[in-house]
Amino acid sequence: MDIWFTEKQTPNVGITCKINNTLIVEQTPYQHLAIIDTEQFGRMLVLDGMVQTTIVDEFVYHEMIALVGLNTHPNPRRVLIIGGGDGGTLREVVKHPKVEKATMVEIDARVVEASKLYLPEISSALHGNPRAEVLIEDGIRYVKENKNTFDMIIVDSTEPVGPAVGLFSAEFYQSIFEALKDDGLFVAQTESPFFNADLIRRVYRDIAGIYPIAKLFLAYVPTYPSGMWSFTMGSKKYDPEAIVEENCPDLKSRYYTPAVHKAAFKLPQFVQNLLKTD
Ligand code: AG3
Repeated sequence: MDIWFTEKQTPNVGITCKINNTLIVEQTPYQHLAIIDTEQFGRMLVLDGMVQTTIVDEFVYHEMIALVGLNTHPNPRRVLIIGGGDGGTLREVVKHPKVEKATMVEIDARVVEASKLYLPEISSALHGNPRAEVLIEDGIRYVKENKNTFDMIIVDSTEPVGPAVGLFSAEFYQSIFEALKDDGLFVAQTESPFFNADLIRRVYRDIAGIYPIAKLFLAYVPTYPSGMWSFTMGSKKYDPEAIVEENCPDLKSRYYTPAVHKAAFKLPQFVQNLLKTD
């Protein structure tokens, strides 16, 4: 008998995958957690019924959330990741030769433990990398307590429901501003332009109200709602579109290239319209 998993991405549309095996299913203190082995996408991390990452397409999201910002900053020595318990973003961050220390602050220890056990390709940097520090803590509190510390901050959150609601607030973007050094920048995952237009509009307006440079960029993640995914950068000084391609280190990436970096900021008209502030 075939067994299928469905994420209802909206009340009217879903993604359905055939499952070979279920590796873990549990309720953590923060959310419902599952890791399942799908036929098409390999192992898949699901939180509160929503696909977070899969072996087959994780590289797109993790490279783009990390490498665009890292190559925009000329000297990204201290990097903070909020969330990202599967370790994929941390793995990309510690690839960058200029990063001296990367701190990941994840609220749910069970996501880290389950990813270490069942998602070894994604979680490699969680197994004691000398440049990586992993803390199980509330990211909102951590950001408030560490002012003027980081060159780059990455918000690798779940959807704006449950434990992640506060990670999409103007107040949080202001705390991030204060946790960054004078020339720091941050990148947050900001959902699908097709299904989350209102959220993107509000988040962009909030970030543009705080940071001198606010820019949205896109990548294509087959297992996420609509496939088209957005990230928003707030930067105090460096313009992500001004990178010099020749100066970017070769990061052995599979999606990211300096040309893709630049192209990711070229937005379809309907996405540009979401960012108009009038
Ligand atoms: N965080 C963003 C996933 C959002 C997906 N949404 C959904 N399936 N409805 C991914 C974390 C990966 N480190």
